Amino acid sequence: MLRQQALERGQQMIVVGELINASRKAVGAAIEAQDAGYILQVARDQMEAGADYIDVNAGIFVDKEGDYAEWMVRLIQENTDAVCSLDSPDPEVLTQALRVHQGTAMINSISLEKERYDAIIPIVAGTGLKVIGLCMSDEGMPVTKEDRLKIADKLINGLVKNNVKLENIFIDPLVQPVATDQSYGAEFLNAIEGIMTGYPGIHTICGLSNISHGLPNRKLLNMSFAIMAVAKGLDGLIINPLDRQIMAGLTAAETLAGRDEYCEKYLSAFRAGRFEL
Ligand code: THG
Repeated sequence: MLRQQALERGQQMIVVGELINASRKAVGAAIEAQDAGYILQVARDQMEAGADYIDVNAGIFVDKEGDYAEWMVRLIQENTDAVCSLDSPDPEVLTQALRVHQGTAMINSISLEKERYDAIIPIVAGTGLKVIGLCMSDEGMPVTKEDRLKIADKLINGLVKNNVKLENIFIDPLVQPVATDQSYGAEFLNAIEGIMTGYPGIHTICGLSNISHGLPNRKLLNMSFAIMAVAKGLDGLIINPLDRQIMAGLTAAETLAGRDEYCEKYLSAFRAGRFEL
């Protein structure tokens, strides 16, 4: 049985485990060496830690990206009950990985960049696939909340028009480094709020590492930012689920944000020893 953990637990926060990313040195080396044992262990560890999707990114391998992504999806699904987040901007890579993927994959991601949009819409149209809509356009990176909402609105309307259900759409407003401009954190957070209140039933998701780029003690900034985003309604994260501190912080944040009836998730995490850091 494939596991779609968040749904089974009635849990809101959807965790995409980010560790199988070829830009990480050990993972890139293991992919190149076709070290199935290593890749499988990283997948298993993330599932054990509570990941709902295992992100699969072979992006550094230009010519072999599709073959490596296919190999990892097969490997992971033949040996675990995981479903994958297929992390590539390349429609051919996504198609190749999807051909072997069992169950409901997450497409990571479509954007409003015309070439990418036009190629990825037919992949997701009329399917039950989950799809991340990245707030990027041919005009470049969004800066303000308004930039993000404009792109998000076009992505959402385009996807819905192509028979993708709102509940299968995850908007990623695109995290930018707060060290570059002090407004970047707040603009992102307000975009989360605008999207979650403007399109009831939709999801929002993001990676964290860009927020702290160029600053020391990045884990502190990443975790603080994630918790603030949960307060604004964020319900998906692409993170390292083996990081017990951030996982504990997220559970606390959901409880405090009113997303944990009778504090059930908080209490069961405590009882399971997940707050012993
Ligand atoms: N949004 C969406 N998809 C994404 C991202 C996003 N996919 C890729 C990325 N961002 C999220 N995935 C990772 C995977 C690994 C690491 C960070 C993000 C990582 N980084 C180390 C660090 O930041 O210190 C450095 C690498 C290393 O450990 O070697 O591990 O935002 N939709």
